[in-house]
Amino acid sequence: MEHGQQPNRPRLYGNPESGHSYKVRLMLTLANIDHDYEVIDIQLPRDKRPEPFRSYSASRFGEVPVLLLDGHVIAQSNSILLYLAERYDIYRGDGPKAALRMREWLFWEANKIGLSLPHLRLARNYFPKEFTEGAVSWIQARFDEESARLETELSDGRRFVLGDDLSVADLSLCGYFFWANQAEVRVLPNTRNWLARIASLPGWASPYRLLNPGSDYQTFGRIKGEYNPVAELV
Ligand SMILES: N[C@@H](CCC(=O)N[C@@H](CS)C(=O)NCC(=O)O)C(=O)O
Repeated sequence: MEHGQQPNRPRLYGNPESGHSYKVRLMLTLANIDHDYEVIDIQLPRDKRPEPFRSYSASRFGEVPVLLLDGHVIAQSNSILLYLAERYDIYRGDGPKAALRMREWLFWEANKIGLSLPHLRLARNYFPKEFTEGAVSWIQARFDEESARLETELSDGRRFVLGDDLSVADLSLCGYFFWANQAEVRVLPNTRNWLARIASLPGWASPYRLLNPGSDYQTFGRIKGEYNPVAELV
């Protein structure tokens, strides 16, 4: 554990362009959990990133986010969300059935929306030369199917994915949608309304506001703005 770091105080390593980091910082912020946050420049090669992050991340997957808490080095955003939900007994749904559903959504997100949406954003907003046309249309087709699934799920008018209460399933699924404009995807109506409910929660802030502690950060992406579901409500 880093010198001077209290083991029971969360310390998050993230990056302003990382929706996976956003999921975690959004949870800590909405739940009013005091924590430290440090930006890691992920444009630097992994072996040039600052210590102690480099050693912590090298011992796991090399990526952000990484959370230090209770003497653990925890990687993988959804695994971090689950740990925090259990540790603080928050956003974990009501009862065993909800807990089961919540886990299903977290695994689904990691393989589906959490893959397609960030890659469409990378391809269209950051590194267009690195993706062939065929790759982009394949990812877009996956996203279309996945976002339709989420849209159908939310079509019964529930407030959040598990019902009336916010859970880590919402925090995980919503992360990259607040950059839907940068991925140049259409947000379907039930999904937009669900995102607007999340964006109206006390303490909510957009990804760049939460992940960028200084005000001087400028994204290097082509599209600078973020998706605002509240502005789109009819
Ligand atoms: N499955 C991981 C994905 C994390 C991820 O893709 N991190 C990216 C930023 S969003 C990263 O660290 N990229 C730099 C690198 O891999 O070195 C999670 O859910 O945390």
